[in-house]
Amino acid sequence: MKFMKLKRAVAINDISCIGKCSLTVALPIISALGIECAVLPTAVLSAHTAFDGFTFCDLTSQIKPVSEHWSKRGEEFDTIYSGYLGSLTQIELVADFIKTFKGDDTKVIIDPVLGDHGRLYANFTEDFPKEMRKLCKMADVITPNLTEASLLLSREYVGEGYTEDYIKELLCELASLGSKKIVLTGVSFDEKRLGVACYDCEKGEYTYYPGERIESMFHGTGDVWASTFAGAYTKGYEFTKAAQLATDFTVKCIKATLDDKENHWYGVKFELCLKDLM
Ligand code: PXL
Repeated sequence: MKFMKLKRAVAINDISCIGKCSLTVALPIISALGIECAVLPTAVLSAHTAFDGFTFCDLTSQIKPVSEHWSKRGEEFDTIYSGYLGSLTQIELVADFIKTFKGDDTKVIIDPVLGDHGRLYANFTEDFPKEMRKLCKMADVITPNLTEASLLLSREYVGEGYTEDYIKELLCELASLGSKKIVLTGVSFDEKRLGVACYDCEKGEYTYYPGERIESMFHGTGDVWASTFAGAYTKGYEFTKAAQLATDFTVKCIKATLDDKENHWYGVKFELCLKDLM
């Protein structure tokens, strides 16, 4: 009998129960792209960290037993995609997970979630970016924004007024961290465009994709972008094409939220756009 074998990704990320980021974004988006999405939750938060008074339940102790169960069963993944990690120990555990589950054809996508707008996220310590470099070394693709790039490279953050040569220099330095491909997100050379700069380290190929710039800020758009990229790349899209799809989809989700931006500051209405991915 003929059957359709689904590709399978595992998303390693937290569950922010309210707030539309991390796993509550990764699961629907990756599923909408026709990829089975297993999850390895790293923490449960009542809401993401931009909400006052959020609770945080660390799930570090669960990572190893879950991995061991999967390993015993011989479970396999086409893609390992990691995002927000809550501690230095979790970075170590994710590195072990990759060593255990990375097969010859497994794609490892590391979104080195560290910060935004030039600042490290609230509950990360100064030594966190250095540890994150170890995961970047194991990645096929890393997807930092400009803040994360500067934190990973211990460089001063430059958020605007930079040149394309500066972006290429950042990509070259990021390449030295050891991943095969890099997508630098949130890159802009003019007021109308905000896009992604891609570098294939093996081919030495640089491309820039200028997305549409929308003058509004919502939380979780980095996760919408990375989840769309992870789903599309798993599906077999070439890496710059997956980056373009993710950019256009994120813009669409932001546009779908603009009518209600005061109430919806915490995330984008990606639900209205999922049909476009199917
Ligand atoms: O979107 C990144 C992210 C993921 N998970 C949690 C966060 C954030 C960003 O602030 O707080 C818990």
